Parts: sequence; C-alpha cells; structure tokens
Amino acid sequence: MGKTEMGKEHMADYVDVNGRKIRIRTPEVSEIDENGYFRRQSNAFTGHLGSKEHPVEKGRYILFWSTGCAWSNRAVIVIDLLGLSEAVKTEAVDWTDRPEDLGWEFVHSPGHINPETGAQFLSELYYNTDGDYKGRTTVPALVDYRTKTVVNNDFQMLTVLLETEFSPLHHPEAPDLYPVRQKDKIDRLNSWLYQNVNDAIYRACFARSVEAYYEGYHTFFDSLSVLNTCLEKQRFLLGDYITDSDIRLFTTLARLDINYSRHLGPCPGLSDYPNLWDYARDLYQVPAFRRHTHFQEFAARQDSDRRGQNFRFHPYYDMVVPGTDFPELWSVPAAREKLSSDPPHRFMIK
Ligand SMILES: N[C@@H](CCC(=O)N[C@@H](CS)C(=O)NCC(=O)O)C(=O)O
Repeated sequence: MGKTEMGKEHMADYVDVNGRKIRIRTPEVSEIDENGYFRRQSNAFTGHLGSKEHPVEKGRYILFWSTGCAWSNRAVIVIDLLGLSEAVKTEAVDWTDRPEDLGWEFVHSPGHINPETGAQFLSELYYNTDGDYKGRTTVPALVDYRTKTVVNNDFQMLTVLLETEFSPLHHPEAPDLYPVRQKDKIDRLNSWLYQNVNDAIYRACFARSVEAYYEGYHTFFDSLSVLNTCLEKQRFLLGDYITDSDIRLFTTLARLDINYSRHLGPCPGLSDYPNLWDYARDLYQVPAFRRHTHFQEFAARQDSDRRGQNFRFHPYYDMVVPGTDFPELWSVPAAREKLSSDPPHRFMIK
C-alpha cells in the first residue's frame, strides 16, 4: 500500500515494462501538510559505510545521481575531488520517456539496463531493498551491486561518509574536505544550510499555500544575504579552504537563476549577491565542480512541464537561457584569492 494523501492509503499500481513489473511513482502529495507546507520525506536508507555489513571496498558500490539534482550532485563532486572515481562507480539517471510516471530510468546504460544491477528503473532497487517502501524513489542512491540493494540515500550523510570512511581509498593527495578540528563547525553549518538554503528553496517551490511559499522564499533569500555578508571578508565558508559545506552551498547556487527561479516566479538573481556570485565562480574554476555542473540540464524544461508549473512562454527561459553560454559566464575569474592567507591553494591537503 502507498500513501497518496495524508492519512489516505491506496494500493500501489504497476505497469509491465519489458516483462518487468514496475511500480508507478509515488507523488509528493504525501509530503504536503494540512497548511500547504512541503515537508520532505525522511531518508529511508542510512546504512553506515565502513561497517561490517557495508565494508569500504573498491568496486562494490555505485552511486546513482541526476545532473539536475542538487542533493546528488554534491556526492559526485566529492567522489571526483577525492579521487574515488575508480573505487565508486557513478551513473546519471534520467526521467523515463514512458507515458506512465515511473521515475528515474537508467537511460545512459546500454539498452537502459544498468549492467551492475540488471535493473532498468531505480525504483526496482528501492523495492528490492524494502518491498514495503512508501516514499519517492530518489537520488542520490548508493547501491551495493553485489546485493542489488540501496545502502544509503541519505544526502545529508553521504558526502561525509565518502570523506571519512572511504579515506583508505582516497587519492594520496586528496583534499581534506572534513578536517577533524572543524568537524563540529561543519556539522552545525551543514544543518543551517539545509534548513535555510538547500531545503528552503524547495519549500518555496513546492508550497501549496501563500504562507508556506513566503516562509520558504524569505528564509532562502534572507539567508543568501547573510551568506553574502559572511563572504565579504573570507574566501570560503570556513576560511581559506573549501570544505564539505561549500559543496552543499554551491550545488544550490548553481541552479538558482536557471532552474529554481522558474518555479519561484519573480525573485532576485545570484548576481544580486555580489560576494556569493564571485564565490560561486571561484568554486566553478575547480575542475571537479565544473565537470559535474551541467547548466544545460538545469535549463531543461521537462521538470517543470512534468509538474505543470511552467510559464507558457517566458522570454527569459525560452530565449535568454537557451541563448546564454552559462559555462562561459561562470568562467569569468572571481579574484577572491586576496581574501585568503594561502592564495594559491583552495584545498587543505591531509
Ligand atoms: N533523499 C531525499 C532527497 C532527494 C530528492 O528529493 N531527490 C530528487 C531529485 S532532486 C528525486 O530523486 N526525486 C525523484 C522523485 O521525486 O520521484 C528524499 O528522498 O527526499
């Protein structure tokens, strides 16, 4: 049974795809409360990598992610920065072209079948892990391809697990993105970022009441002002070096002008926060950030079309966005080195 509305249960529906019994996607309605606020589902799979059950091993896990998704984009950037790309596979998923809403499909695998797991849809792996799973089947999902089960879809913890538990597999010169002496600060900052920035924008975009919309909207933009002030005198969020927190902020900022604003309606742009705009471009100079930031995908229309939220025609999204070279715009140097006591280096090496 799946929940479609608060308090209402219904039988799950299935369709047959190439002899596979695929469950129809669970809509977000169960995440809207009685006052129209979006309350994100909790992360169902929080397996601790590095435990006896889920040992850290090369060639055992695959991370499914989507180029448009800020939560999963973080993990791919971290894997690249830490030199884990050989040890942990990554594969981008995309929304299925099928008429039924079936969620993420392995469209980049040969014949749409992911070779490590034999699955065609991400949902197959979720229900293989828990046949009674009730939520949306989301990325990021780290899958153990020996057991074909989802070990972890906890976007809050995933990058930290990669930064800590996977350290035996890191490149010898990998940056320290989660230094022990800054751990508490990073954890506190990450919670603040989640509540006030990363999730706040979704609370506005998915709001189903005026009150809920303004809660998300004001929380988000007020927080950008706070961050803009904080970044006036320091290069990165915690000083001279990039940490896990910067990656979390970056993936949200990169989507503001091209994607989130489409759902929000009239709102400020990133360049209205000059320090944040320079800071975002400073991060974009790092190859691992640049390689996994697919502006053209953020600009794609399917997401809003799917939710029926797009404007019919809007010159900005229909002409300006497709006609703008975002990688070039973001490549303009930011000149923030002067704020650092170690200008040539963006990373602390262990
Ligand atoms: N893990 C979190 C957040 C991840 C998340 O929402 N990912 C989105 C993409 S940004 C997703 O995979 N959505 C699939 C769906 O809604 O069916 C959750 O389960 O809510």
